[in-house]
Amino acid sequence: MTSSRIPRITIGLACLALPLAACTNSKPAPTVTVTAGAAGGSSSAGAAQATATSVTAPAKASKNYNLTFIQGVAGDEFYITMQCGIQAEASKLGVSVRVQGPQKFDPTLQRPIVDSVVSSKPDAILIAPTDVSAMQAPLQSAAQAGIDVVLVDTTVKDPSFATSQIASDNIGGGKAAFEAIKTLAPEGGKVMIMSVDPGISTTDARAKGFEDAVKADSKYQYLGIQYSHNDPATASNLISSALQKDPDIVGVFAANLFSAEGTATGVRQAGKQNQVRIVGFDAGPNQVKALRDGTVQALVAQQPAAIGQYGVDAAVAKLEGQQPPAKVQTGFTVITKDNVDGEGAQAIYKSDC
Ligand code: T6T
Repeated sequence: MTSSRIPRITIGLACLALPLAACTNSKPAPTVTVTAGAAGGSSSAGAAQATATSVTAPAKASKNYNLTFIQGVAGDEFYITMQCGIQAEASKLGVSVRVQGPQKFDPTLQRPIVDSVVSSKPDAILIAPTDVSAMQAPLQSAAQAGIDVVLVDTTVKDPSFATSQIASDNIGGGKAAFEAIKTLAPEGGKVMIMSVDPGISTTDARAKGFEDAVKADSKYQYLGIQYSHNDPATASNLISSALQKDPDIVGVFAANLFSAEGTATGVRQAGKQNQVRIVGFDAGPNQVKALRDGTVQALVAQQPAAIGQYGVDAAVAKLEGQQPPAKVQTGFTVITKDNVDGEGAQAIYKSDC
């Protein structure tokens, strides 16, 4: 059965290719469904060909397998929404799932969790590794111990041991974020990125997509990237200092939920919300609040529930002797003030299932 019951309402590149007025004026924003593979075409044609957009899993597992989902960090609405997709699919297929996550997005905290989960010998681990290098060896050992490892969201340097890697089109998302800033600040000017930490596959890819696009446009001056360590207060302080140094910044791409929350706070505290256009990745409830109050202009929402659903499908397919796709790419939805109560509403992340 092809798992396609989570609706894909990706607006993304197609919406942003239009003047943003098409996304933000009083008319309803056009909702364009872009298959995730098509979005991947923005990175490389070869990768897009090799990348699936869904996973075929058995209607029911032949036995009650034990799966463990290890989040990037506990309490993050992105991983909570992914957990909801995982639990729904696990219950549909008749398998069990346990969930654990570190208190911070930090490989020194995630690694001991992986080690202890491996010693409990689950059939499969679904994990968002917190660092491309530091999580390589523990996950490779898990696979060598006979555990089916599925990488959901983030990946590692050499993922060849993994059953599948399931993630958003992060490069395409970064590029789309720059397109949004271009539309919001068409006169050009200084722009920067607020990210998490170097070494995280997703946010590094988003930054690359944004950077490549901004460097190709001479109207914009790229001020570089700042790292908030996934802490909103740090992001807020960093943007305040950046605005003191460069009071004429016109746009910030905040590459994940917590960077975006903190960037919005810092810009609001500096009283610059009418000058600085913020485009944030993700769509947690606080981010949506900032969108509604006008501090943030656009959110690039991922499809965490679909990532989780496909993660379960891939794990179970492998355990049932099938060969799931090595790479699966999900799309994204751009939420603006104008579609947040319409098509964009279903892309907002959940705080609980
Ligand atoms: O943006 C998501 C996730 O994709 C990324 O890998 C880490 O940050 C989030 O969890 C949001 O906080």
